[in-house]
Amino acid sequence: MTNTIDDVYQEFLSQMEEEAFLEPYREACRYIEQKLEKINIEYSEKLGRNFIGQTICRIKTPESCLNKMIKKKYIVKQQTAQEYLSDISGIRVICNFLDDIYRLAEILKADEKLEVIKTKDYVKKPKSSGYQSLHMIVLVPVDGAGKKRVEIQIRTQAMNLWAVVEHHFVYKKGDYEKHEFEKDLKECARAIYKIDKKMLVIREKMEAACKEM
Ligand code: 0O2
Repeated sequence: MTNTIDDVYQEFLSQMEEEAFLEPYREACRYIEQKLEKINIEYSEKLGRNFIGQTICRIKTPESCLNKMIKKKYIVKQQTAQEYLSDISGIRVICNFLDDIYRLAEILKADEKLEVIKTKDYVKKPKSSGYQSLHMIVLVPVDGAGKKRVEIQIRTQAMNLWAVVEHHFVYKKGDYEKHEFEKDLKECARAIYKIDKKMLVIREKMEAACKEM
C-alpha cells in the first residue's frame, strides 16, 4: 500500500512534536534568551537607558514547519526540516532605537560562543511587502545535541507593530503577492522608518543636552 500525501503530512506533524526532537531547540532558545538577559543588564547600565525592550522566544509549530516545507518545495521529512529550516528555534528582540539593532548585532557577532552563519538586513533593504527587521541565524552549542540554529529577529517597537499586524492579516494568509492593503502598508512601513530615524535624532539631542547640564 502506498502512502498518500495526507499520510506523509500526518507522519511529519507527529515527528515534529516528538520531545526528543524539540528539546534541543528549546535548549538553544533558552541559551540565547539567557545571553540576551545578560547583554541587556550590561548595556542598559553602560548606555544609561533601557537597551532591549522585550524578547519573545518561540518554537515553530509543526503546522508552520509543514507550510514552510510545502512553500519551499522541500521533501516533507523531519530530517529535511532539521537540515533546511533555520527558524525552528526563533527569538524576536525588540529595541527602542534603530542604532540599538546594529549595536546588538555587533555584540552577538563578537560573541565567541556563537557562530553567526547568516545575516539578512531587511532594515537597510526592506522586503517588497515593507517588512523591516534584522535577521541573524546563529549556531548555538547544545549539550549532547551538537549545534542548533536559532533565528534572531531584531527590530524596533514600531517595526514590530507593523510586522505583527501584517503577519496576522496578510503574511500568514499567504496573500502577500497583491492585495488591497499593499499600498497603505508600504506607506506605513516608510513612515515608521522615518519616525524611527527621528526618534534616534531626538534621543541623541537629549543625551547631548543631559551631558551639558
Ligand atoms: P513565521 O510564521 O513568522 O515563522 P531562507 O530559508 O532564509 O531563504 P526564510 O526563512 O523564508 O528563507 O527567510 P526570511 O524571508 O528572512 O523570513 C523569515 C521570517 O521573517 C518569516 O518566517 C517571518 O517570520 C518573517 N518575515 C519575512 N517576511 C515577512 C513579511 O513580509 N511580513 C512579516 N510580517 N514577516 C515576514 P516564516 O517561517 O515565513 O513565518
